[in-house]
Amino acid sequence: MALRIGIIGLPNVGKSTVFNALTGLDVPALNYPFCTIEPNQGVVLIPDERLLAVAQVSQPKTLTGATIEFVDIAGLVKGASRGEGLGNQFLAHIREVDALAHVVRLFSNDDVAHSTGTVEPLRDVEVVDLELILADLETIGKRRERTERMLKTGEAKYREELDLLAKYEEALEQGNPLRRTALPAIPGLPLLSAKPVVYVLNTDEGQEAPQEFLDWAAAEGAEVITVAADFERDLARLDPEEAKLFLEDAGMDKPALHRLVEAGVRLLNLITFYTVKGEETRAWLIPRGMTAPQAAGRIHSDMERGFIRAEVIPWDVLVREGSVAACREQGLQRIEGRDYVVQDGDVIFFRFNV
Ligand SMILES: Nc1nc2c(ncn2[C@@H]2O[C@H](COP(=O)(O)OP(=O)(O)OP(=O)(O)O)[C@@H](O)[C@H]2O)c(=O)[nH]1
Ligand SMILES: [Mg+2]
Repeated sequence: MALRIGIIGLPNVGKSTVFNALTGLDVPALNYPFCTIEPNQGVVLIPDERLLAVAQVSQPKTLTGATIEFVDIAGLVKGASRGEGLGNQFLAHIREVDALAHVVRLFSNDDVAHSTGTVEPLRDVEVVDLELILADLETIGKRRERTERMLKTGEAKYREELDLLAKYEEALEQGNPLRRTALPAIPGLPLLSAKPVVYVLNTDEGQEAPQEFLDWAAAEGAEVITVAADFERDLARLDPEEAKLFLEDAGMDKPALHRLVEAGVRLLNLITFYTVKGEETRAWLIPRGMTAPQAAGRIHSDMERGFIRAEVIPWDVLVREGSVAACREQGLQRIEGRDYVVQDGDVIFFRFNV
């Protein structure tokens, strides 16, 4: 079960440039609309300072980070829900991702055509949202027909579903994406405007996010990240030494896109645990709320089936004490059973039978 974040936005706003910088892959990022047709998928290594600190203690031969998947989706235009541009194909790609990184143009390069003429971030976001809303209304209409037929079975749940669908419609018709409402989801009904979003403002170097935009995003509890995508892409092509100098020059401590990856992890409600096993130290991403045996199952199904116990040290305790042995001697390693809910930053030694 790979979790995926779709990069969406109007044409030519820098989606592929962001994607390239994220993945270090080279996909065509050319200066014309619709140069991205098939969604490009890439695996992105999650920058993780805690993993590096744990590795200082464990000194592994192999250090393995966790990854998250990003998908570079074609640009959306007004009318996409009616089949304009790449229309429905575009919407189908959005249906398949778990969360959205919505890229919005703020950079001013006159050589790059702007699909709506001028740089105006809030209007641009609304154009995209409207297409998501229209697509959802269509999905809901079809679902309602089905639910109405099922109503004849007399089961109460169909009446409840119809009521909920009516509430969805009411919100959408007022122009509100479902993520701005507190309405519960219907399992198996993929509604685009309900997907969690992080906004990526693609700026000129050093340019800040307009307050108006920040306020607007805050109203839906969404994070806003500013990146100069061109700069980040050039940065991603450098070797680490050069990149360091390049960053210092720009007065930055790390690539801005690290914050996008971190925001993605939060958006998907994921946590990280670590394993130190033989020559390998490794980070694992899991949904928040998983128990120890479930987490073990992410490593190997045998480990879930044969789970005996988990021996747990919080990463910062391990780093502070300097060794697993020191933690054990002082009783800082906890023994946890099958009901233990894994916490973000746990270093776990699984004991299991096969
Ligand atoms: N000045 C400047 N130009 C940028 C920036 N980001 C992207 N561009 C340029 O804008 C053009 C379009 O960028 P892409 O990344 O291809 O845009 P896209 O959103 O993927 O476009 P489509 O896939 O066609 O919808 C390219 O020429 C980029 O070099 C930026 O931060 N600053
Ligand atoms: Mg593109």
